[in-house]
This record gives sequence, C-alpha cells and structure tokens, in this order.
Amino acid sequence: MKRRDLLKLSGMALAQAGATRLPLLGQSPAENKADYTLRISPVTVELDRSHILSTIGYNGTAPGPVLRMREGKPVSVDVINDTDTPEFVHWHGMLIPPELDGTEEEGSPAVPPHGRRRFQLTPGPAGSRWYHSHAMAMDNLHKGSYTGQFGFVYVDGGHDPGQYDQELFLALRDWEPYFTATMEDTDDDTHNGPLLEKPATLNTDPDGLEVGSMTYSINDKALGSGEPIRVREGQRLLIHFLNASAIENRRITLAGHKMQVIAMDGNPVPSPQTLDSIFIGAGERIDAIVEMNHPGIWILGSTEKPVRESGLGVIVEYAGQHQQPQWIDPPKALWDYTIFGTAASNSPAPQQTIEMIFEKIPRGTGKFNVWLINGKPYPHEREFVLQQGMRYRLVMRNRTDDAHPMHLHRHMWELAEVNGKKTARILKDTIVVPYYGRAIVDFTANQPGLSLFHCHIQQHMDYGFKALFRYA
Ligand SMILES: [Cu+2]
Repeated sequence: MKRRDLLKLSGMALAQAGATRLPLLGQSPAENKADYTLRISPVTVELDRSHILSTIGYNGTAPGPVLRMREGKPVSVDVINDTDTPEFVHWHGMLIPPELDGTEEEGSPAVPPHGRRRFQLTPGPAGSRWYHSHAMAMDNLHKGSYTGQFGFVYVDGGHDPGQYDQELFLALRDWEPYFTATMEDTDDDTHNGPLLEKPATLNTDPDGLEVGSMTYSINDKALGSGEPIRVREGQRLLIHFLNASAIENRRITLAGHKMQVIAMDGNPVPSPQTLDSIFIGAGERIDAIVEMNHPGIWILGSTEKPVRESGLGVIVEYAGQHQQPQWIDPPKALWDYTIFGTAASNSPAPQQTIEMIFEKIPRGTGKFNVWLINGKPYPHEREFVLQQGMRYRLVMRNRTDDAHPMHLHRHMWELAEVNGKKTARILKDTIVVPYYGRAIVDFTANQPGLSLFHCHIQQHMDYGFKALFRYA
C-alpha cells in the first residue's frame, strides 16, 4: 500500500465515520473514493442519560446516515466491516440483482470480518427504502437486525412528493432484547374481520421462547431526551416513518393531530387517508403529511403506554409553547390496508397462483419455536419456481396466533386482498398478514435470480420462516 493511499483511506474514514480510526492494513485500498462508505463497527447509543447502549452501527452511529440517492443513477458503495463476523448489507425495497441484495441465501457475497467490499448498484424505485444487516442471529441477540445496523435510503425520483415545510426521517426501534416465555402480544390490531385461517383444532403445546425488549427509541433517542421536533403553527411536515424493529409491529400517533398517509413502503398510495394513528409492521415504511394546526407541546409515540414510557416517542414542540408534553389516546381502530387502494388494478390479471400456509410448532420451555411454510421450515428446495415475465398471485394463509410482517426481496407486490376485502394499486414490499388471517398479493416475475421471502421478525426468520423463490 502506498502512503498516498493510506492518507486517502484515512481521510475517508475521518470524513465519513467521524472517528479517528487507522486505515485497515492488509486490505487492498480502494482505487478511488466510492460515492458512499458504510463502516460497520461498534458504537454507543445514548438513548437518554441512564441508557447508554453498546451495539454495532454504521459510520459511528445507530441509525446510520440517511443516504440520498437518485433513481436510476448508478452509485458505488464501499462497505467496511470492522467486526469479527461476516456481514451483509441488505437494500430493502430496491429492485437490484441478488449479488447486490445483501443476503447469504441469495448468494450475495459477505463482507468479511475486518475486510471490505465495493458494491455498484442502480438505486430504484423512487421512495423511502432502507438498509440493514441481513445476517442470521439465531440465539445471539447481539447480531443481525438486533444491532444498530439500520438506516434510511431515500431514492429521489425527481418529482416533488407534495408541499411541506419540514421533512423528517423517524425510525422506530427497540433495544436490549431478551428471551421471554411470556410474550405479551401487543401487535394484534391488524386483525380485521373474520378469522379466516383459524384451524379447527389448535396446537396447544406450550410455547417456546420469543424475544422482547426493555427500551425503545425513535432514531437514537428515547422519549424526552434529545431535541424535540420544533414546529410552527401552519407548517406541514412530511414524516418518513420506518419500523426498524427486529421484533414487533407498532402503532403510533401524534397526540392532538391527524396524519395523512400518502405512501406505503415508499410508494404513493392511490387513496391517501387521514387517520388518528398508523400501524407499521417490522420492515414497513409509511410517509405521512401532518398539518401543524393545534399549538401546544405534544407526544408523537407508541400507542402502548409501557412502550412509550420506555422510550418510543418524541416531543413535538410549537414555537412559544411552554407547558408539559401532552398525550391523548387515539380512538381504537383496526388497521385496514385496503382503504388506501382503488377498486380496479391497472396491471394484467395473475396467470398462476402460489399458495402458502404459515404454521408454528410450539417447542416449549427454553426452546425456540419452529416456523413452517407449507409444512416445512427453510430450505424449500424447488417449490417456488417462477417463469420470467409471468404474473403471479401469492396467497398467504397465516395459521398462527401472531401477525407476521412478510417481505419478498427484489420484487414489488400489488396488494389484492386482506381477510377477504379486495383492493388494488397499493404497491408494497412488506405486508403484515393478520393472525389467523389471509393476505393476497400479485407480482410480476421480472427479477431473475434468487429472491428471499421471509418474516421480518428476526427470530421467526432464523427459525425456519423463510423460503427462496427461484427462476426456471
Ligand atoms: Cu413472524
């Protein structure tokens, strides 16, 4: 390595990571600077004065920086791994080849421990995407998506998403995960309508371990610590929400205000709706416009009191207001994706149907439950084989007592039906399938190569709840 390369590398580390790190010796230096550098390394996150956590993050922080990219304009990304284990950076929601997508299952190359790798990718489609670790964690709660390895990527499509005075990126997170045998299931308000997929006889074996968490934040701060969101009456906020949890779906509200949902998973919805609260599954994004029309000091946060009081919230402060932050419970409501759609699709009708049944095998005290798709855990050898160019209908039948945020990599879904209620033209990459419920999506097989399908709850994915789609 030449001295000038060392200097260049060192300068890059200083500029991008904000840390005085020496360059990696024994690695071949990058010939020229990449458009983006992500350095994976240990970080501390100060949620508040009494919760300072040690985790793994990007460029010295967790969440990592908001990366802005231009739709269709190729970029280079250097990923530098300062940790002792192989890592994968997944670009959630992007339509990119499997070798760039960032999963071991699809054959993406790992970023080796204390090594680096350069990726060239063409960002798209436009909208709110995100990047995160796709490493397996299994029984290690300091790996994969339990760590602070997550951040927003905003892909700019060149057209204005609407008039607004402030743009905010808010990632919902839980921290300090632990195993528990008595998980209080709080994400059941996806249930909407009849329990279409409830089996006649239930498996009543004792449940195994699930994952819970102790503390929460929006971005890197717990409610009440860090800076409030400062607003003025009459302003319009554009808020990009991301549920970056490895564990739970969430419902959130901004007390005293309504939110107009304009996009889901980064894609504009045909019928924006103005609501008291929104529901975001793990991995999902929602873009909302909020009119600042109720001066005061308010809490934006989880509708679950224990979660909010353990950090999942942020204060919204109008100029000139000085009272205590206020919370108001929103009216109880069931989440219904279908209201954001239209009656008729403008895409071709699906030509083939893929049926999937999700089941859980409870494993009892001290063990991990196993998750099945069509009767078996991962891998499924050649069960989901796509013909290029064909339009598919995917029917997801959830025969478990949990709501699962299901995600298909590298493809765009059009939501067709949830629990028997039809809709069209809602484009998503992740969908929460209600407990004992059913979701139906259509998609075109236009991304050759392996594509991973999985539950976005890390533990469910690690213990069987995933499958590969391949092309014939
Ligand atoms: Cu799941």
